Amino acid sequence: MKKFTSVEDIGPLDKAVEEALEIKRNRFAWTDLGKNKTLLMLFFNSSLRTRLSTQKAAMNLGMNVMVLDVNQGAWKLETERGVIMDGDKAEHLLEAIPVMGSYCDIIGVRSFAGLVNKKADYEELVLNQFINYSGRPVFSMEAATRHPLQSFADLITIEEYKKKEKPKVVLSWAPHPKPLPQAVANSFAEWMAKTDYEFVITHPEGYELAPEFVGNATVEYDQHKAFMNADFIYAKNWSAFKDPNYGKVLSTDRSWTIDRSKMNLTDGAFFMHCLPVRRNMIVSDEVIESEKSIVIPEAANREISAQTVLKRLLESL
Ligand code: AN0
Ligand code: CP
Repeated sequence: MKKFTSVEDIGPLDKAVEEALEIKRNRFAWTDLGKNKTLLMLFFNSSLRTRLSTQKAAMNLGMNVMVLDVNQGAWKLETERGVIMDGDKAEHLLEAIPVMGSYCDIIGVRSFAGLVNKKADYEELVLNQFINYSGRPVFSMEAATRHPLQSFADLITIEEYKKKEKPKVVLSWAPHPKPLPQAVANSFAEWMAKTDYEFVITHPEGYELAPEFVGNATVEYDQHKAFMNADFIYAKNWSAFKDPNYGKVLSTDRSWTIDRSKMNLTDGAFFMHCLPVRRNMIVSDEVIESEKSIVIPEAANREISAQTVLKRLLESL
């Protein structure tokens, strides 16, 4: 594997999950693979899980790890070409990228959608510059439109917990006070489309995701109806995708918050969320603390998805 930015890079999902579960059973079996290899993790945005789980995964493989928070201590970076750099940005990404590439063997990048320019976000301008100019294998630690390490961990988690061959999985929008990217939802939908699960997306009108990510999923505007007989509820907020409201919060309606009464409509569904989560906006205390909440094992599987991806990238160096 030469890069990892979407589900397309990972090949057949059954094989990927099988490999991930093998790694989970014996995560220190490949400590020589990463010897004298350096991972650079680059963050344009905050992170708890991605930062720690990916670093742990790299250490499990014997790699050296460097972490750079671009907004804390590094020069402010210009990302657009042609700009007269007389403002506060001291360095251009087009120099910074190959310089960083010269110090490492693999680069992980976190760069969220700006939520202002839809075209720039959906063309993945920042991530693609890393792919084009770093000279190194690049993987996404959440880019503008996708969060594939998260989706891979989500898939592993569903495979571990499912009680039916083809579970019903529901992606539910839930309210949040600030605009969030569509990346987690897009990516989850893209990975679910490659399984044989029954997959339903529910959200208020106006929150339709990009058609290429919705694919053949069922879209149900009635959240109660969507939850009927569900085996997994995957909660996430996202801001509007559709013009002219791209990147905007259209609703903070807490009647969409996931609470006990809604979970009671399901077939004893497990509750999932990528975290960080705002309690009593997205989900009630009661639901996230219930026996059916698998948010902690889901987060723990981020180490496994990252290790599987890093192992494959190392194997192709
Ligand atoms: C981010 C998002 O919604 O994309 C990261 C989630 C993993 N969430 C927040 O910024 C709260
Ligand atoms: N789920 C996830 O990616 O969390 P962080 O933003 O804390 O990395």
